[in-house]
Amino acid sequence: MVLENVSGPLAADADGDGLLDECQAPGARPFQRGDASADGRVGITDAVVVLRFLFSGGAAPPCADAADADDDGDLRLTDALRVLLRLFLGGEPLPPPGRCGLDPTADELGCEGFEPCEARP
Ligand SMILES: [Ca+2]
Ligand SMILES: [Ca+2]
Ligand SMILES: [Ca+2]
Repeated sequence: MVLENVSGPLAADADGDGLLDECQAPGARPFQRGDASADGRVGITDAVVVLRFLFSGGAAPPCADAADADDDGDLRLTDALRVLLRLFLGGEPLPPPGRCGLDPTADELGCEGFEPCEARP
């Protein structure tokens, strides 16, 4: 598969409704499931990012789809738990995409940016 390089400093608004197109296309950006911190790997920090966002006013994950570890279309405590279970207790693998793929299930969540995948050739 050839990925076009569509990322750039200026975001497009092709339909001119004042909302950036990339904000209106949930799942249109490749990401890795569970990697809420968008650093290219799934680790304990990803659970922490989600917990901080939910409970202590932390910054929103750069890619909500990636932070949605159980892919139920909502960011909740269960997403942090799912990552921790997988990491430490042999829990089920996270839903796809495992590495730089698109969200297979449409939902309300979007993905504003996921640097580890954008950097790939
Ligand atoms: Ca991470
Ligand atoms: Ca979820
Ligand atoms: Ca989804």
